[in-house]
Amino acid sequence: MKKMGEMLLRKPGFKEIVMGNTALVRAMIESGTRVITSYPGSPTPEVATAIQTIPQSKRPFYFEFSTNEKVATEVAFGAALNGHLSTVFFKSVGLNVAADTFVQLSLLNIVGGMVVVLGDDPGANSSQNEQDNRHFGYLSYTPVFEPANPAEVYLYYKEAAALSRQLGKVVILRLTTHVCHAKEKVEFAGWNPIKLDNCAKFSTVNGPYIPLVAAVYPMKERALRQLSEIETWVEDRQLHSLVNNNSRLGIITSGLVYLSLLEVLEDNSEKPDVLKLAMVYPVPGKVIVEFLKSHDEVKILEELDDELERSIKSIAYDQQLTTKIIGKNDINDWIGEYTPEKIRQILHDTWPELMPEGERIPLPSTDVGLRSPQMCPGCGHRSAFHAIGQVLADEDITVADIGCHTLGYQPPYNLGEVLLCMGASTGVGSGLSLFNNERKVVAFLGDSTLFHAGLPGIVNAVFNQHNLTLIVMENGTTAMTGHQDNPASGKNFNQPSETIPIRKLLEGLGVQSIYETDTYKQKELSGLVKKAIGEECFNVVIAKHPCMLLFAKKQRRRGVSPSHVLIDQEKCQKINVCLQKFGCPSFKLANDGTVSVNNELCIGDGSCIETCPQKAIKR
Ligand SMILES: Cc1ncc(C[n+]2csc(CCOP(=O)(O)OP(=O)(O)O)c2C)c(N)n1
Repeated sequence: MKKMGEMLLRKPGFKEIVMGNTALVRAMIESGTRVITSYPGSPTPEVATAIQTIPQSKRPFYFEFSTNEKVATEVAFGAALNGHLSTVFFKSVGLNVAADTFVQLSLLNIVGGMVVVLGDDPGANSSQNEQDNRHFGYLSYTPVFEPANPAEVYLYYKEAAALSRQLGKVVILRLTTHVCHAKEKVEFAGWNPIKLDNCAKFSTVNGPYIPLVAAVYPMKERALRQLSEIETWVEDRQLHSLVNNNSRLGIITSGLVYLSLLEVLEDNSEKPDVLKLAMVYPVPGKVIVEFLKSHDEVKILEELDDELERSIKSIAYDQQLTTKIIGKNDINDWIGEYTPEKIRQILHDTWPELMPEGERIPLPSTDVGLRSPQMCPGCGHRSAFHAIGQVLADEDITVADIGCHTLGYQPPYNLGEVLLCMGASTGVGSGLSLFNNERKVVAFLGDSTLFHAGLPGIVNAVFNQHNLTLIVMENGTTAMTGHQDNPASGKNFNQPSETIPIRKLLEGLGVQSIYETDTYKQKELSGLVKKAIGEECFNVVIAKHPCMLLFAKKQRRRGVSPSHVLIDQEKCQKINVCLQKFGCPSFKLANDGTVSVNNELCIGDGSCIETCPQKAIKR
């Protein structure tokens, strides 16, 4: 067993420097979590990486990557109805996919207990928005714990699990990117495996579990009543904390912002008192009122939206408190991560006499940096974009989806002019094809995304007879998030599993016209796409090639070092198709226009060979 796997299962207590995502796995083990599910997405995939270090036969729980976040939530919920403590984890926008399922959960008596772990992403480091999922707590009456560091990830998960089991209620553990990825020394308790039985304890006696008509009101009443019990529970456990500096000024905050705030205040001679909330929904009324009463002015310091601010102001209003409550006062306060620099600026704007002005932070820049994201050398998506670009006219409309192939929107390919979220490309493309007799519509979709949320758009295009071409970029893995298996991979997290053949699936859905080729066969792919866009119907081109990053990684593990292509300088006419149109980062351009190959990057895949009109690229 790998070292991390051994550590995660160690029976006596110990201290170790770990990532937030790793501390979470130990907390799940210590709490007796029996079923864990997920769909990959940053910042949480390393939770699964840590799980993978424990051999399947030794895992005291079942883990799966489900096909999307909604299904993952449903599997965890079903297991909890059988009495097993369960957990689902995914990235921020994953909750949008799971929402229809998720919002029902707090109405139901989840006897085994269930924790939903969310990886929110302030700063949109690896997401298409900065969505603040604390809203979902309010929306569904679900309590939200918010840890600041790996030690609190560990502690709060255990608290969330205990609370969830005690009340039979779903609980959210809201992590943010740097809390997931931060490393620190955490003190872990000892652990004793619980004896596992295989008894399904589901019983309608614990219900009702059919939230329909009249049954909904008592369910909602229970959910609302539980909120005050939860408030008291967190207070009794003394999870909220107070830094008392005997100041007339106070700050209320939570999560990682708290740590950044302490850093900012460190060198300041005058320090306001700080109330750090462990749970951000429901907010602890009693604790807040006491804090407001004992300060003249209180600043609410929260990243992203103004949820604490609105709750706290409404509490103060009801209590007729006269404390000056200062919330957000600039659009900039709603955008981006609350780094120490940003906090310094906000505090200066709030209390100029308290906080000297630091460097002004402008609104996050929308300029693309010098190093824009790149497809890897050998990437089949590059070959596909190069081939497809040859047959599309400038006025044709191309729709991107989420995955490595999103990068096709960048020069030199410029394929993908609109992007929404996972699985949306076919639906958006269908809309773009309406009242449109002139401009061809081409949508792109990855294989993991096809199974995740892509199928309904495809079914709709068949059902409503839309006129567009969908290119399925099949690389046999969920590449963008770190090569998690998907139904096209031939294995799941735990064992080999029958590949679901995309072509057959599409045939079964009634797609009449399907083409398929390897993306390295560029002429063939160009021809197929030309044919497809010439047809007046919904059709699909499956553009296949295994992910070459994964391939190269496996080769390296086997001790095979990569080969390289080389340029025949006598044949090369310096027209630079390889660089400017194919765009592989392995090619280098010298000042005199000579192209050479960077052997550090080239993996010798040869996908570029076909692109050179002079046949100057050789293996
Ligand atoms: C709702 C949601 N869940 C998860 C993610 C994280 N994510 C980004 S791309 C992607 C899948 C990419 O896999 P695939 O469609 O196979 O394309 P590839 O990257 O392999 O080209 C995932 C899971 C997301 N952006 N949105």
